[in-house]
Amino acid sequence: MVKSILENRPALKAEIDKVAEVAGYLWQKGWAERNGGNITINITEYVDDEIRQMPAISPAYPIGTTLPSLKGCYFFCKGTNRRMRDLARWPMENGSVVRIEEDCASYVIIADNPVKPTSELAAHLSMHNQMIEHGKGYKAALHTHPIDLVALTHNPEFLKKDVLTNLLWSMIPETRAFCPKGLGIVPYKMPSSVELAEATIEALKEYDVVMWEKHGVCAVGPDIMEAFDQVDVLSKATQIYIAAKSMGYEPTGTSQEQMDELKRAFNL
Ligand code: 2HA
Ligand code: ZN
Repeated sequence: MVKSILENRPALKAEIDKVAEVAGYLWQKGWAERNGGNITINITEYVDDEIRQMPAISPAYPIGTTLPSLKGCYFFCKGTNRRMRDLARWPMENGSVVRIEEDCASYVIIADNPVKPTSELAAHLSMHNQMIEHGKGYKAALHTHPIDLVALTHNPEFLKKDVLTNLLWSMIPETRAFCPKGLGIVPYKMPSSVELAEATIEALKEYDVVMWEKHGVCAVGPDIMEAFDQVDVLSKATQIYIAAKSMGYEPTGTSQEQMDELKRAFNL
């Protein structure tokens, strides 16, 4: 039995516990079929000298892109092909800690087990690279497959800029308050591709949550709980829209005036 990197590191363990908690929510919500979705968090602030000395337990793997701000950074990543519901119960068996190499284009696994990171690693690490460059202090990236939000992207009308942002904001005031930047749209791209990673970071310059057309959402935040909260709030608004439509009418939505009032009150 290998000694876990979490042993005697309560602050690091607390972050991994949050990842496990969110992974459980994703499964319970039906957003994480089989190996669907992935989570990565930047744990560099918890890294001590002992961790820095840890040898690689894998070969160096290419990221697929070069990310200059990630030199020497450490991430906890869900494993590729691993189930979110398993990550919830056994995070260190279904994810691993990786260190970005000097070339900023490859990584090695250092703990606890040689679990290869998520297939969407290029997108995730590109998001982290941008979060560092923007200096927002954001440490978490989430990708998941919410049924309701993905269904919306099968209607071309909803793919136009900020149509969904305004529709979802108008369903319930909390959406405007807790997802103040709205929902960006990334047109369909091949899963796991560098093109998808590049389009994602472009959209995240303006939004904290973006939809991958006919695939899923990506959200970033200070920690994984807050990234999850934003998707949860958007999903709730979508559920209200669906409920109204299934009762046979078009929901009126809060007015622009009511939304503006909220914007002023919350300083959004
Ligand atoms: O990790 O969701 O987009 C499985 C996926 C790929
Ligand atoms: Zn996916």
